[in-house]
Amino acid sequence: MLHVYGCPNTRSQRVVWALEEVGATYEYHLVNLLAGDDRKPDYQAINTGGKVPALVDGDLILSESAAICTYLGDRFPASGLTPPSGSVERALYDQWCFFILSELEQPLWTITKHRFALPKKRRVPAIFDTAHWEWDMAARVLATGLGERAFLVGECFTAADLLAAQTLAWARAFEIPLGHVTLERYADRLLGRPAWARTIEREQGVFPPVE
Ligand SMILES: N[C@@H](CCC(=O)N[C@@H](CS)C(=O)NCC(=O)O)C(=O)O
Repeated sequence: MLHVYGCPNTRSQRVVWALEEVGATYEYHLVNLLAGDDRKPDYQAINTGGKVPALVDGDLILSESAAICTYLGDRFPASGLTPPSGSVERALYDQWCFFILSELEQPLWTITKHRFALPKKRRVPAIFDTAHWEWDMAARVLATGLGERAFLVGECFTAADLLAAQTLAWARAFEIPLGHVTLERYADRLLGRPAWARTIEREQGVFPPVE
């Protein structure tokens, strides 16, 4: 049994989405960031930094959303979520994953941190203008790389698309324009996948209903 540690509306969406795509049986453990669960020793024993997501598979404890999605693709090869190791497609897959995590996501993370995630005294509103500019540049690289194709790598949906689409959903949630019709269409199509709908449902179901 696989165990995912997550919190709704965070990067754990990526891992739940990957689990849903590969058809794995898994247990979802809520790390309620709003309640400070990330600072509790029990969870820090799983992820020292207290961040979500984390995945536990037997003796393996894994953090970093892209590493976890790649692991799941490799562990469930029939899913096609990751191209075979050593192939040209895998090289391009890695390229896009690293780009998404280091370039595309970073301005959004900066905006998130300085809007609310950092302690108030650490927030620097002057950063927003530069972060939006960086987002526009990274979104342009993604749009150009994608072109008119349906997927980032080859002819099939991979975890690189999953990471990209979740990041585009994050931008939309923050009302940050994607800036390219091709990216709007790409996001609409990927976020229309049944596994994404199941992800939202699964994560929203973990909070007790508000009376
Ligand atoms: N690079 C990590 C980032 C993980 C991360 O920053 N997660 C945020 C939520 S999206 C978090 O757990 N924040 C709470 C904390 O820092 O304690 C990944 O992709 O998994």
